[in-house]
Amino acid sequence: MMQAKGWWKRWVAAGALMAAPLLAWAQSADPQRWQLNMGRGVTASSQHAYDAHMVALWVCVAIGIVVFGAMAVAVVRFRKSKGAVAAQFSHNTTAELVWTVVPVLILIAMAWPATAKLIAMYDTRDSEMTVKVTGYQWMWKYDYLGENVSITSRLDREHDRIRQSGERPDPEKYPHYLLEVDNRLVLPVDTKIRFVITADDVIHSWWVPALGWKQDAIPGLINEAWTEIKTPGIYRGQCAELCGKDHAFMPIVVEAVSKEEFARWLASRKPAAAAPEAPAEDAGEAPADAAAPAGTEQPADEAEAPAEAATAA
Ligand SMILES: [Cu+2]
Repeated sequence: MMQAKGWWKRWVAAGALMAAPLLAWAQSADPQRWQLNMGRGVTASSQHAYDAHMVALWVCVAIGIVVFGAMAVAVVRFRKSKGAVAAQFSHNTTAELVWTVVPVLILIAMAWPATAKLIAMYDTRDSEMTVKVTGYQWMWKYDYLGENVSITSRLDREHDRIRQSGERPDPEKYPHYLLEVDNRLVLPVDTKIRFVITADDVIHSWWVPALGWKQDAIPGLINEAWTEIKTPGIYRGQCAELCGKDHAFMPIVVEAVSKEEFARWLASRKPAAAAPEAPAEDAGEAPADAAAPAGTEQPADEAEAPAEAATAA
């Protein structure tokens, strides 16, 4: 009796595990506590990754049911106590063909759409703007290429102070503890944005899960990626390559805003526009600025050359 009860519990647990991905379907872009499945994200790439993942998951579930079901039948129906006698054959050409061809077909069926999605992820053509991402120990720099706008983005100073003081942060006051920066990367929605990604010192990796990819930032090398964010919002990520002692403290915060809002923000950040009109005039115009204190622009560079010339290498 006890035995039977134990089995029952195990089956319930197995069932709950299999249903878990279903429960996780309704979720937001950023990872949640106890989230059991990957998120759908907010871009076509992230949706593609999610779809490919779910296809693979359900294929695995089906194969698991068939294999373990067959094993269960074999164990129960052909057990020794029932007088089963093992068959003596050692080869069966038909069976061998079937268990070779069927997995190959399954793999092809999965690889075909996955390859198409992978190719799409690396197709940076027809992008409307380019952001150069540079990893440093331990912060990020973003250059809006051709716009003469650069920002550095590092761990929020207050978060940095708390982590070094040994205090326990109040989760109510700091819901995104260690995941907040001084200057967010502001991006427009519904715009194909190309990223060129590199690093200045060691290898970092730029990763915002909601965008659906991560890309290594390697000194002396330019990696490419692109995104087209569908939903305005704030999306957080982190450096995903162990890059030194403060690897855990170089978060990424993307603030996706409407195209109009982005245009206003970009204009407010241009050194050429900011310099002559001096103080006060534009105050309060750009909403993103409230959260992101100014003062990190590069020294006003009167040259017409795009910002990349100054920051390359
Ligand atoms: Cu890093």
